[in-house]
Amino acid sequence: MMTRREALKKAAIATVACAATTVLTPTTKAESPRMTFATTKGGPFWQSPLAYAYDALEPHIDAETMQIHHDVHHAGYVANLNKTLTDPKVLSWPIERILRNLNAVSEDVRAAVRNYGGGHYNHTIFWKMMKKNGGGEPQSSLARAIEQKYTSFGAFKDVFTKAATEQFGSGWTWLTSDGKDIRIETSANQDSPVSEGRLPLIGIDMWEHAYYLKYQNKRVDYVNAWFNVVDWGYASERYVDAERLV
Ligand code: MN3
Repeated sequence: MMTRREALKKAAIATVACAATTVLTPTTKAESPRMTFATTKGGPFWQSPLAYAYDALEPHIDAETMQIHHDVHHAGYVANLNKTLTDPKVLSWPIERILRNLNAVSEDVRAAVRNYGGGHYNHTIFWKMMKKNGGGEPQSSLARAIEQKYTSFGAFKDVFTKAATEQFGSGWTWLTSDGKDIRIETSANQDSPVSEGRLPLIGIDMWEHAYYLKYQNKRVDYVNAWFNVVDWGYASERYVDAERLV
């Protein structure tokens, strides 16, 4: 009988094979050699290369998970978004604006754009919310906001971890800001808080593909490990940036 791990790997490899046959344009000089799928030429949306190596987040997030997650799962959302969205007006917008205005997307593709577009946006920021030698605690105004709302960073971390580990089914757990207040929230599937007018500051992918190879069902170990790679500098920048939402 196939184990869960083997099944996940088999599914990922099947997707790679599919993606590899649909993207025929060779990479250009400006593109990283890693970006073999869903890059610029297949459509208006494209995937940035990771700013760090696949193994940069070891031992907390393993290289194999990073590679499959970025090159297969995220790439798949981009490829499908490019296939789905054809309205030239909406296509001229950045992905965040599209997600904030899903009602502007024609109804027949709205659910697909919500899923694939949300998947693209959520993963794009997820890679940036992590870094090598990350972790620790935030500084600056975000640190004060967290202390004000949750009394301490430790208490905040406990509430966040509880929300993430208790999340049912596939989705994300976030710390978001609406420009005035911060909150911990979860979203199902690839729904993104930007569609509700809140900017994600940090967020953890709680889909099984994000952790199952290394952590299996030990979700609390995954969340604890992930806190060691959080880029609080990026989160603080986004906290300041969230003021534009008001
Ligand atoms: Mn994911």
